[in-house]
Amino acid sequence: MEITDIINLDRYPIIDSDSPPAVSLRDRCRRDLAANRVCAIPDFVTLDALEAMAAEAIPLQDAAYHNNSLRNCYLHRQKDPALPEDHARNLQDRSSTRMIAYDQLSSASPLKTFYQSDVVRNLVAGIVDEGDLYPNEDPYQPANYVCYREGDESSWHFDEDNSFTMTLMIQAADSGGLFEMSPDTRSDTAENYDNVRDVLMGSCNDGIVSVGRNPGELCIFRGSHSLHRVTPVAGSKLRIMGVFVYEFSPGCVGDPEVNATIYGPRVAAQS
Ligand SMILES: O=C(O)CCC(=O)C(=O)O
Ligand SMILES: [Fe+2]
Repeated sequence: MEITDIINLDRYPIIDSDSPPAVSLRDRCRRDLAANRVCAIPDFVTLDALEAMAAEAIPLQDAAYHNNSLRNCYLHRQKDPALPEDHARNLQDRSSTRMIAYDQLSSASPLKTFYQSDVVRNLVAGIVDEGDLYPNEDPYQPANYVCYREGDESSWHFDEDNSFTMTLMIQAADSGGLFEMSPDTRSDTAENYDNVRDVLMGSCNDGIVSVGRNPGELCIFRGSHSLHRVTPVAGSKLRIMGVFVYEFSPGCVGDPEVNATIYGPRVAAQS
């Protein structure tokens, strides 16, 4: 499958990045991301490509790493006894997801083709507006399928220090699996622990937005400053999300310890 079969060019004729539809899509998303810390492009990917992606991810379920753990919203599993029990750093919640790493994808993977496309990367760079983007060169991280079976969820968290997070909804669950976000819960200079605790405890729903997750939708959000979660999935249909990592400089690879945590013993044994 070529990139021209994957991007929905009928709705978004953006192969030429200077063409009016490409410029207007980029500018609209840039404004949305700046104002709301999240932007979305509905129907960005064709139904054929979504089917091909699901057809790749579903048979890989047995090989996926089931990450099922208690963690705090900073993605740590240890509590800090020096802090009060109800401190944001000591509030733990369960997360359960199934991760398919980049090295498990086939050479003809439509997810790989999408990720490696200059058209996609340049569009995202234009939206994020922080300079050029480069593919990540880690064996595991660049593009992943993250799958949720019935009962799986991802509790409130900040993403690791990426400037932005990029996802593509491939297959939605029958119900549940909603994406909720509290924009700018913290900043570079303020952790806002009380605010964070209020969101974690459900005592303050002000400003929490629910972002649609329709198949084919590309989403970019400021996940390292904005708490977000995926609510528990219900029903037998697998929720399949594509998650992508781009870099601001060439040649970036991941930290082996982080990879061991994200991708499990198979990857820990390889490093
Ligand atoms: O699957 C989603 O809707 C969001 C996933 C997420 O939290 C992430 O990729 O950082
Ligand atoms: Fe996240």
